Order: sequence, then C-alpha cells, then structure tokens
Amino acid sequence: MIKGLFRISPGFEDVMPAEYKELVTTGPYGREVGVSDLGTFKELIEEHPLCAGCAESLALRLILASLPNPEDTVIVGSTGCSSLAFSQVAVHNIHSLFGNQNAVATGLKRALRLRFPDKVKDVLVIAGDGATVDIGLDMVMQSWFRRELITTIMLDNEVYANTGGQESGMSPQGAVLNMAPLGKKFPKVALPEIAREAGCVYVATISPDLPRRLGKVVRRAILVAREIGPSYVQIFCPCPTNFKFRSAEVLQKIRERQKEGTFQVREYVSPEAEAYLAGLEGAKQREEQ
Ligand SMILES: Cc1ncc(C[n+]2csc(CCOP(=O)(O)OP(=O)(O)O)c2C)c(N)n1
Ligand code: SF4
Repeated sequence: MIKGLFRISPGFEDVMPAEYKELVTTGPYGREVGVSDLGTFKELIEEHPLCAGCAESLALRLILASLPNPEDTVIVGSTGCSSLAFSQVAVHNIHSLFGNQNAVATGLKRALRLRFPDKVKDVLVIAGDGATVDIGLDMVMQSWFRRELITTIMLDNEVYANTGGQESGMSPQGAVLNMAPLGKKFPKVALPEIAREAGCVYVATISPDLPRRLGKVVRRAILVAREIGPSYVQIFCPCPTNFKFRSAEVLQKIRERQKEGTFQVREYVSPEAEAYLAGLEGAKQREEQ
C-alpha cells in the first residue's frame, strides 16, 4: 500500500469534486501527524453523511489522525452509521457484512503477514456497538481468544442508530429509545472487562471529549497489536439524533455522564504490553531530545 494507490483515475480529474481531489493529494501520508495537526491534512471529506454533531464522526476524525502508519493501515468497518463515512476517508478500508468484521480482519491480517513478511501492516476494526457487542460478539471474542494481532475499536453510541433506534447490549439500563419504548431491562454489557478476560493485552475506554488522550490510546492499541496481542478501545460517542438532544450538546453530554460516573476513562495494559510500550515510547522520547 502506497500513497500512489489513492489517485483519481486518469480522465476523471476534471469531474471529481474539489474536496475529493484534496483528499487524494493531502491525505495523512508521508510525515508523522497527530491529533494536534488536524486541519493541516485531509482525513475525511467534510460533507460526509453523518448527522451534524455526531460523536462518531468526531471520533473517526481523531482516529484517522492518530494512526501510526496510515499508508500501511487497513480499516475493517461494519454496517452502521460509521460505515457511511468510510467511502470518504483517506485510508484503505473494507466494508464487511454486519457483525463479521473481526473474522474479516483476522483473515486480512494473516494474509498481509504472508504477503508482506518484512513490512508492518496494521489492521484496525472500527464498528458500532450493535455490530461489536450483539451481532458480532462471537467473532469479536473468538478473535481475542485466538490472540489475533488486530485492534478492535467500538464506537459506542449506546443504540442501533442507523436502523432508527433499537436498544443494543451497550444501551444503559432504563434507556427509552424509538424502538425500545418501555426502557431497557438490563445493564450495559461490561465489554472492557470481557475483553481483558478474553485475552486483550490493551483495553481502554475514552471519548472524543479528550482528543489528545484518544489519539494516544488509539496509537498504543495499534502498536501493541503489532507484536504483543489483540487490543480493544471503546469510544463513547453519544448520538444526538436517537437520544434526542441538540447537536451542539454532544461534548456536554459526555461530561455529564463522566460526572455521574456512568462513563469513565480507563486503561488496562498487560505487563508484557507495558514493557513493550515503555521501550517504544522511551526510544521516541530519546529521538525527540
Ligand atoms: C446482516 C445484517 N443484519 C442487519 C442489518 C441491519 N442493520 C444495518 S445498520 C444496523 C444497526 C447498526 O448498529 P450499530 O452497530 O450500533 O451502529 P450505529 O448505526 O449505531 O453506529 C442494523 C441492524 C444489516 N445491514 N445486515
Ligand atoms: S444517527 Fe446518531 S450515530 Fe448515526 S449519524 Fe446520526 S448522530 Fe451519528
């Protein structure tokens, strides 16, 4: 995978929209970028189809700005709101059938290791909570049990948003949704704890309200998945459309939930992953001095 793969087919240069041309020419390649460089490169076309104020789109932008090696990264998505934006990002991606994302990512990662034994290729799953904790849970957990070297990111908006508001395993107890009018009867699934027990060497919960921390978490999750084991990141992304609050209130909602303790920023790093990251992060600091 090289920068040259992102190009406009000859003959179509004149008809492609200006912002797509910009995506092709100024993607996050060829230099090291991070969350604080957002705006100096193009990672996602502005006119993506997600709702105004959607926290998933915020999270997606921050993830795309945090990839340690975007040229050699493939994102595996799944059906849901976030998948609508994947045709508009500047990183290689594959759309998988709803719930199959970790099985597809497994095959892809193994194939890339065989095809490019001397190169680092990062495979990253980005999917909604319905795709991860409900329909795809079997494949998600089996990939963790097998210690597949992939990173799984859940965009947790606590609802099946794309199909109009059914409850998911991640909806909080009592949540009333368009298609759960009586309120959810049981609590949010503790997927971070399950991930840890199932073999993930790095697990974190985070939100787009802490952009730099989110960037660091995504980077660490991808780096450990290169050599140590699978990693899981759960990003809290409240959905204004289904939970019926104003677009501008998204970050405020996250802070309210943090204050009441129903959303917490957490990080678990296994001792082996800790030692590995300390080596990498120490070497980077020495380089920068
Ligand atoms: C195999 C399959 N089953 C069901 C659907 C219908 N479907 C499309 S999107 C979606 C909900 C996605 O919810 P989630 O994963 O939480 O993502 P969100 O839309 O909330 O971001 C469902 C059930 C589908 N497209 N394919
Ligand atoms: S329905 Fe919710 S999750 Fe889906 S695009 Fe709109 S705000 Fe985002």
